[in-house]
Amino acid sequence: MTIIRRAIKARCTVALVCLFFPVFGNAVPIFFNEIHYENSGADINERIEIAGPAGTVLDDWQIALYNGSTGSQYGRKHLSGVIPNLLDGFGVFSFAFDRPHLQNGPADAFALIDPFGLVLQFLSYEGMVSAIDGLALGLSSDDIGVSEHPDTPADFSLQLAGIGTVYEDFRWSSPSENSFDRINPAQSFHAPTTPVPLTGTHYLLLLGGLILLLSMVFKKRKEVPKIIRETRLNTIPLNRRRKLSHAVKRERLFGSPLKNAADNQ
Ligand SMILES: [Ca+2]
Ligand SMILES: [Ca+2]
Ligand SMILES: [Ca+2]
Repeated sequence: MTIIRRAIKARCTVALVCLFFPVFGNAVPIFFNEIHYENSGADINERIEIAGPAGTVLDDWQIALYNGSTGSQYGRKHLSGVIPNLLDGFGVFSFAFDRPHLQNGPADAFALIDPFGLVLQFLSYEGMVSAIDGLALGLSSDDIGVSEHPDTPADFSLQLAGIGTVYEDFRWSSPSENSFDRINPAQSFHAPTTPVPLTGTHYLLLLGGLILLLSMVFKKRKEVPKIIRETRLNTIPLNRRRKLSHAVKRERLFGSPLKNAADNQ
C-alpha cells in the first residue's frame, strides 16, 4: 500500500470517526453526588462524594467550604485520585472531612473547583449562601433542598437519585443509608439516548469522508479490469488474442486512464 493510499485511508477514518462520534471532545463534567454533615451525637463520617466519568483524574481539583452565617470560606480540601469505573463508564469517589468538620447549618455551602480555579458547582444545605471571599467570591449557592438534623443516624447521608449522566439529570433525596464510594442506591448512569444534533461542521466532515471513500473505491475498480483482462488473455483463441493485443498496444501508445492510473502508483 502506497503512502498516498495510507494517507487517504487515515483521513477517511478520521472524518468518519468525527462524524459518527461527535461527542468526542465534549467532556462530561464531574459533580457533587453525596454528602453527610450532621448526625445524632458527635458528628462522624462526614464526607462528600464526587461522581463523574470513569478515569477522571481528580488531582488539582478542590472542594471549598463556606460558612453561611458570614459568607466566608472556612475550609478547603485539595483532591486526588481517579474516578473508578463502577457503572457504564461512570463512578464515584468520596473525601472525608474532619479537619475542619462540615458545619451543620443553617445555610452552609460547598464548592467544587476545577484545576483552573473555576467554580464548577456551588451548592448549599439549609438555605442559600453568598460567598464574600475565596474562589467562589460573588457567587450565590444553589440550595439542594434537603438536609440532615441532630437526630439523623450517623450512617445516613444526602444523595442524588435518578437516571442520567450529568448533575441536572438527578435530584437530591432525603437522608438515607449512605453509599460513599458506591453508586447511590436510587441512581443509575446511562449514556444519553437522544441523538446529538449534527452541525454544519459535521455535515462537511460527512461530505469530505464520503468523497474520499468514493475516490478510493473507484480507484480500486479501475485496477480490477486490467488484472482480469491480462489473466483472461491467455485463455482465449490466438486470433482473438492478437486483436486484443493490438488494442492493448494502442492503449499503451496513446495513453489511457488505466495506464495513467497504473503509472501513478
Ligand atoms: Ca458537622
Ligand atoms: Ca455555619
Ligand atoms: Ca454514593
